[in-house]
Amino acid sequence: MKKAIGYGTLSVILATLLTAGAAASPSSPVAFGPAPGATPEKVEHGALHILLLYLPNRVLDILDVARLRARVGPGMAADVRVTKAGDLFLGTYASVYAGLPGPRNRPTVKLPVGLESRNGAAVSVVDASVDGGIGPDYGACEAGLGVQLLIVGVDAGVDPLELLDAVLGLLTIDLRGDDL
Ligand SMILES: [Ca+2]
Repeated sequence: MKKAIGYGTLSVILATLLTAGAAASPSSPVAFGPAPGATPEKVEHGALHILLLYLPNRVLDILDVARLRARVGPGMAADVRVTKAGDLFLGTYASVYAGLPGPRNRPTVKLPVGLESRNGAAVSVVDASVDGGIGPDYGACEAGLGVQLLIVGVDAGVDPLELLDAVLGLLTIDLRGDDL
């Protein structure tokens, strides 16, 4: 679904993400709620819900840690990032991907196949790229590399915040607010 977000709003969102990233510490878990765009209300789950979904949530949390998408589709693009603040992107591509999809950033399930598109340029928090609602959807603290070369591409990354979420998830602490 395409979201109409102006540059002003985008700047506020990115600034919020940066603030959350800078405040990364176990003592401030409230800084890491669901990503902007996620359902805002906090859902309190009962014990039965937590028990029944404990295993699926732990698996999903682990899968969130890494991204490894193979892409097929026309384009030329390159991206390198170390958190949102350290993002450099230039190019255009529209593709079908398969592989590890990367952080979910919200309580949902990301399929191992899907559509991915990104066009334009981004330098740190100044993101002038558009993705038509099917962008790579990086995690706020994700680090990685992506490239699209004519008809094939690859995108790999790892998010240390998701690793922390996966570990704390064993204690049913949902740092990222992405548990089902
Ligand atoms: Ca989680």
